[in-house]
Amino acid sequence: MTTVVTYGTFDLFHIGHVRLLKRLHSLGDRLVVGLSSDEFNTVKGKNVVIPYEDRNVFQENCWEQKREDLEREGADIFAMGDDWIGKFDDLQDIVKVVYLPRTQDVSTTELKTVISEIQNEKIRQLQSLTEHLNALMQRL
Ligand code: C2G
Repeated sequence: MTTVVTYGTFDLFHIGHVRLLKRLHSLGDRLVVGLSSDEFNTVKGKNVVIPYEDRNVFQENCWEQKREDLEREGADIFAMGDDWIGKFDDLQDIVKVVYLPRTQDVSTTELKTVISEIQNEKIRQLQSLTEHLNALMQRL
């Protein structure tokens, strides 16, 4: 049985994450995900929308735990998106390290931007409606 291990925040789960996990799953028989804890996301500079306790995976709490995790999980392959290319080559003595092409044009950051723009547009529409209602009230 081939065990594949990966890590990430996977916040606002999107098609880029789905595609990566599907490709990771095709690399072996068992896929284990080290999900960044809320505390480690703070270290990584990420403000998550969906907190850790709503997921069921092992915790990633620091940059340095990978070697121990990979040995505990009996990992054969450690795989990440290629925005991390070269960053984990030091683990090649215990696992096969694989970097898979990132899915372009989608990211949690971009999703947050789109959501924020929608919220701002809704606020602008509510302000305009309020102004119109106030103007109507003045005429009564
Ligand atoms: N990813 C992808 N395509 C995207 C977005 C993300 O393939 N459009 C991949 C990333 O390359 C990563 C995984 O999905 O392998 C998770 O991405 P993030 O949630 O952004 O995780 P990251 O901040 O890269 O955390 O110690 C490793 C870190 O915890 C990795």
